[in-house]
Amino acid sequence: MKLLKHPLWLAVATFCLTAHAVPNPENAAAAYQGEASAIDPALAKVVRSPGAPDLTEAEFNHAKEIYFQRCAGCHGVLRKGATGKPLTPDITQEKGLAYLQALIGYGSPAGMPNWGSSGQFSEEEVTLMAKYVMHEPPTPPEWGMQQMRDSWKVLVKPEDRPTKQMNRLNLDNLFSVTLRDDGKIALIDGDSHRIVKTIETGYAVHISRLSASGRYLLVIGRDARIDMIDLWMKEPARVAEIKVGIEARSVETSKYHGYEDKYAIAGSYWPPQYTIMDGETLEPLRIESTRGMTVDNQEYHPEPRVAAIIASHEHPEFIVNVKETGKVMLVNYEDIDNLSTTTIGTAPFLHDGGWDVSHRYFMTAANQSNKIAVIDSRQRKMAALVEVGKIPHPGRGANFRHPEFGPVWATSHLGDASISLIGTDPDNHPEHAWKVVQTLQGQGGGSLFIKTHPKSTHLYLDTTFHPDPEVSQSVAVFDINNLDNGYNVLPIGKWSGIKEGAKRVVQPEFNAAGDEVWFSVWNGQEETSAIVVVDDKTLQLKKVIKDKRLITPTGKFNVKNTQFDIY
Ligand code: DHE
Repeated sequence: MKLLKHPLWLAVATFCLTAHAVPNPENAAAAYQGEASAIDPALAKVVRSPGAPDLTEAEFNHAKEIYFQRCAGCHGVLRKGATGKPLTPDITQEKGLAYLQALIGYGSPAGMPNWGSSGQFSEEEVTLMAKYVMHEPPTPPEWGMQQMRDSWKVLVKPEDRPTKQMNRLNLDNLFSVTLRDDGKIALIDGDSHRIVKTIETGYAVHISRLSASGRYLLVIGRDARIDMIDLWMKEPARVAEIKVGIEARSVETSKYHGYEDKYAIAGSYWPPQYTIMDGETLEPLRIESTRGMTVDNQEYHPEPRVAAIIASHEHPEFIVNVKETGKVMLVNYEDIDNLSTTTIGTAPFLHDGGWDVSHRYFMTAANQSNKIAVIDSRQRKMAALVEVGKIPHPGRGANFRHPEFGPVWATSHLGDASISLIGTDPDNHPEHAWKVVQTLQGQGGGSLFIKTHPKSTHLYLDTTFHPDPEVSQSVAVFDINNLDNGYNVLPIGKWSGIKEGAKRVVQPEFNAAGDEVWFSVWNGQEETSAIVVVDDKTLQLKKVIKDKRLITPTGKFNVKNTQFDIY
């Protein structure tokens, strides 16, 4: 089944852009985190369970499809619980059919959507799903070395690639832009604001990362397909491809001195594992499972998904966030046949994060615990666990020098309007280190990304999943030198000139010079979207990039800023 073109996927994609507009921050978070799974439901084997109401084959298949599209993102493939509550048969059978019907039909204040009363599920579908979750969860297949090797393609061998840059692009200022629902990325020239080309990638491509040299662009899709693009070719093109699992979100490359471009790593949501690959060909070399015990009550979790991965500059290591177990794994790639890993217990559920300005401390969000874990990548231990606002969601966060407290790293939140500024300089400002030194108030909850640049004195944040369109279609900007003065609102959606659609504004990203900031105006697949470029000095509109190829743009990754972890 080609999910991208599948009617349910289209329905879900539309749902993501419309029905997410719900007043409750819990609902905003649940709706955002509960997006369609990339897993083909047909692959997951049905198990009929004693004690559960029987279903026909056709009913099982229909329920499976709904579950993977609508429910798996929050409750997990194996229903062990994540953003949503666990739904294993021992729990659901005890609750009983009537309780489950009411919960699915009317939702809950804790964030469960009201699938029935909102009209998204028919009455029969509500009952079907209530019966379905009383059975054992159907398990998708594993994805090991054989499947990886079968999917692996070297399209241009390393020896056939150029030895120097063969095009005249200003690579530093090139942007890789996720065209989310089109299964492509766009390479956009940051100087001329023109699309250089679009490149076919995986299904619902998620992020782009650069190799240490800046030559290779690695793109991962929700379907766990990685495409490696050589930016030195006369016309940048894919040189290798692999599928590392069935569902994934993160990819990174080795950046430690002496190991530049040597290895790549990808983490999967399903199966729960990470894979180390050759940095030039993506040949899979080592696969490690992340299944194991949770950090809090030390229970076995069968499905701990791999969230953000970042390459250490202090040791030849990848830093791997394991979501549901709340563990950060420092995977040393010096000798991958005798792999050594340091495992640090933090808090559930680890999601995204980025470096402090020194590139020593990894600041990562434990979103279900409202905490930021600070990982000291030099000493390989947790430096602090900092209490922040509700459901932190920093992206990679924002580093700047606070006029009073010295270097700080900032996160915004999905669950409230706050912005937490954490002191990050234990050497010169020990009294502020790993403390929230100031809390700002932005436009509201539903924020996903916050950004600044060393050359900028502005701090920008989106509110993509805020229920009020005025807020989700605009961004707040603070003057770093006058934080107490509050924020200005930039009406990015309005500036785009687009009339129709949800026009959600998402992810500020700076150009290489740090004098422009780009925002995506994210509309439905059939609607017009755009990228709005703002002059960072004047905060005025500089350019609207519109092109019929710009379908559902979301993440934007400037080559230089991504390569050198500048944010
Ligand atoms: Fe993302 C980063 C997971 C939904 C846009 N997203 C990440 C990372 C993870 C993740 C683990 C960190 C990768 C890293 O640093 O190695 N995202 C998830 C989800 O599980 C979730 C909640 C639901 C899903 O099913 O995918 C999800 N993400 C979204 C969206 O709906 C967004 C807004 C639009 C889209 O393109 O899908 C979105 N995610 C992004 C972007 C980044 C990202 C732009 C990279 C930010 C950066 O600056 O590095």
